Amino acid sequence: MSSKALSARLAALAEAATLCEGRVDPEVLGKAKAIVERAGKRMELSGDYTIVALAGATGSGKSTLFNALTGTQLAATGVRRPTTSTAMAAGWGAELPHALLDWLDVPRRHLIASDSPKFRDLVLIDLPDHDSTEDKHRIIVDRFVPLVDMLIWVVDPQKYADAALHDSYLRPLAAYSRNMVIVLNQTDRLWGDELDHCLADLRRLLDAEGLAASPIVPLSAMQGTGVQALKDLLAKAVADKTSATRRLSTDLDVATTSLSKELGNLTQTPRVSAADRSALVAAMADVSGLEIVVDSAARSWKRRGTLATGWPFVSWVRALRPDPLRRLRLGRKGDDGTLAEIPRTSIPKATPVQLASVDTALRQVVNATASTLPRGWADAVKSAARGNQALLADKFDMSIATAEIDDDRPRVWWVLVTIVQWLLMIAVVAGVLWWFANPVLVLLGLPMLPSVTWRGLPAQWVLVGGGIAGGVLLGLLSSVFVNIGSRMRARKVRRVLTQRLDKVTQREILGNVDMELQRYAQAVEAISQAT
Ligand SMILES: Nc1nc2c(ncn2[C@@H]2O[C@H](COP(=O)(O)OP(=O)(O)OP(=O)(O)O)[C@@H](O)[C@H]2O)c(=O)[nH]1
Ligand SMILES: [Mg+2]
Repeated sequence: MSSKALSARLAALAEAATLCEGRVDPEVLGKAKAIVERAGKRMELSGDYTIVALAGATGSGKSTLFNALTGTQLAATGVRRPTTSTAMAAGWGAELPHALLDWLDVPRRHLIASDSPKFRDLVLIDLPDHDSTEDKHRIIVDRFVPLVDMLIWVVDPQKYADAALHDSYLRPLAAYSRNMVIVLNQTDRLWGDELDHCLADLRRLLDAEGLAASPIVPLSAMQGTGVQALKDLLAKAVADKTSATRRLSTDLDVATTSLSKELGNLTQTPRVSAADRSALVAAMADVSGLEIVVDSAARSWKRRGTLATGWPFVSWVRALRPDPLRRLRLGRKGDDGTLAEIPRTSIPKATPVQLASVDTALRQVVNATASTLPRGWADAVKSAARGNQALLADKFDMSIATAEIDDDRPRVWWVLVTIVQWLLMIAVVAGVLWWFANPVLVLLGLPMLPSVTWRGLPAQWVLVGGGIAGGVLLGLLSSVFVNIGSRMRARKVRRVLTQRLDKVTQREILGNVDMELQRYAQAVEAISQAT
């Protein structure tokens, strides 16, 4: 795998890890993030070097092998157990890769003078044991195991099947088998066909653990037999320069596999259905008292229409009753014509039944989407849906309070009818005055008004009768149209408020759910790119 492809995979894994934050097992996520960071650093430092570490039980001969490979006596070897307590590195060529060794945090480092290009760019590390009573030795080993490009496990004929090695290291590291070599050391202690038996047994063990790809190199570090085969193997690894990228690539495989398990195996990201969406908006409309507002708006319209067009004597009595919209504290305008400063309606509080229906609708949205998602993601969807629940009532109330549902403009026909009603009323008043004028004039000794008739009827009667009949009839006729207008008004207000509630529902609930689902889809996509 090219380092460019590796970088792309790393970036994808980093993105997936960020997206999975708080939604997956923290341990899995932590490992993925550690791999991203480690691999990024390793690539930044140098892909040319091959870092090889000698690991194994105490007394297996790691330090002796280190000396044999370096042609030095740098590493202390001995019969006292354990011998090595800190890591030591050897590098070949003109200068040591100090930045890399700093990152590895190797305290002791030596440059091996050599003209041969074979081991150039090789960093060989002698590690302490992993199985002595010294806990800090194992801690050092565990720190190096994820960092190095290749691990050489040094075992001896007595302890090659040790559970401490196989259970804690070899089997869990099976994915890295192509970056591991098993050295069977101290072969000089074996006689006859013991070596063959030993090798066959070790091979069988390793194969059973998924380490078929790890070669076994038998040798005697003390006597030097077989060491050349290991040197050749190392020289090839150094020349190929593939150990580092293969190791990082395996790291990525391991991380993406475990992270993708946290994402489940959905073929498609769930979505909130249109039906669930509108059911939720409907429940929200109900709980917010939308129909109460619609009804008040209709009645307010009817009141104003009737005031303008009804028979004035009756309308005036009606005018004493308050406007239903004002009673709900809706559509109030401040002195400057803007909506009242603190929008808060007086719509009655939602009943428990209404609240329960919102809860049901919300649960349906959550269930339909989250039930197929892995636990952590389902929880995230749930809290996205319910996160703003405490504020919802206020938000909906505000949304209704600030809606421009009050239409103050009088209709042209209302004005015309008002004028006619006034004229008719003036006729009635004039008729009445006329009626009472003559007796008053007689009393005062003044001449009576001339009597005027219309089709044989006295004009006073005609004025009063016609005025009343005309006003009442015009009022009744107008009320038919005012009623139609009021129904249209109701429809319009319902539409405006539903749109507003729809927006709030989208912004406060569904938008967040969609965002969470999108995040999930992005995480799935990033993981598939990292794989
Ligand atoms: N017979 C024989 N003895 C060996 C061989 N390799 C190492 N030894 C001996 O085994 C003992 C331990 O060797 P070391 O190289 O110190 O072992 P180590 O794995 O570094 O041990 P720690 O540093 O304690 O982890 C020494 O006495 C070595 O001389 C070998 O190939 N054959
Ligand atoms: Mg040692």
